[in-house]
Amino acid sequence: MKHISQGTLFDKKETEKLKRDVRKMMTSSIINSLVGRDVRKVRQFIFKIIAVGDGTAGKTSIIRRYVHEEFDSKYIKTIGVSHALKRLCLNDAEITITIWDTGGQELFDCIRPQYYRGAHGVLIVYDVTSQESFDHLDKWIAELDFNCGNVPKIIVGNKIDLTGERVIPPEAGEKYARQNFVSHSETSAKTGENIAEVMEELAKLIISRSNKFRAARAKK
Ligand SMILES: Nc1nc2c(ncn2[C@@H]2O[C@H](COP(=O)(O)OP(=O)(O)O)[C@@H](O)[C@H]2O)c(=O)[nH]1
Ligand SMILES: [Mg+2]
Repeated sequence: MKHISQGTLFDKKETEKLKRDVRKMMTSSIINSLVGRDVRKVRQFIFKIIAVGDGTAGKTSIIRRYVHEEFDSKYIKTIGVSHALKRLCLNDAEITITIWDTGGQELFDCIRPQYYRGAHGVLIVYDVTSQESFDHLDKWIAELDFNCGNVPKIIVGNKIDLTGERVIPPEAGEKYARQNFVSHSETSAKTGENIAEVMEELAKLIISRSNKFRAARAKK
């Protein structure tokens, strides 16, 4: 019996072989996208990191602070997706981080799949002065689980410089993160507090995930 596949005629045996090859190819591309790309013998990695969270939580500001060491108190709504590159050296690893930034509203539209696709690590950002942004963490985690599976992630409580306006204490953030088996940190994009540390921690989580994959593959 003949099967029609993408305009080509295959018999059943050929169809099965094609399916097997595509599956193999897809598995390896998924593993590649999860573990980062090892470019040479020297441990070089390219990571795609994305930031999710409610609008105005501080995603763009965290990225700007980390990449350009600057802060702008004006809120400029992020339109579409933008990219930033940052190099990071960790022990014996050279890491190029590509950080993708987008406005929250686009995440629910047609851009969402491209934004999530192939992400190696995620910052889930809330604003410690906004109960609403904290309450929405469930939604963001569910989105991530659906689109990225069990990707390394850190929940980040931002704007800790606004001490008088804080409504989410550090313990609440930590408890929530523990219950969801995710790391938690607090930052201020305004002062720069903890920003580099958070990115480093995320990079370490990604590398440790990549090492586990490599060890598992070596065993096969
Ligand atoms: N005080 C303070 N303001 C911040 C901080 N991070 C962001 N903002 C301000 O919050 C607003 C929204 O920030 P933005 O990065 O655009 O949020 P995004 O929508 O999540 O990308 C802007 O006016 C920022 O200047 C912070 O750590 N401290
Ligand atoms: Mg933004």
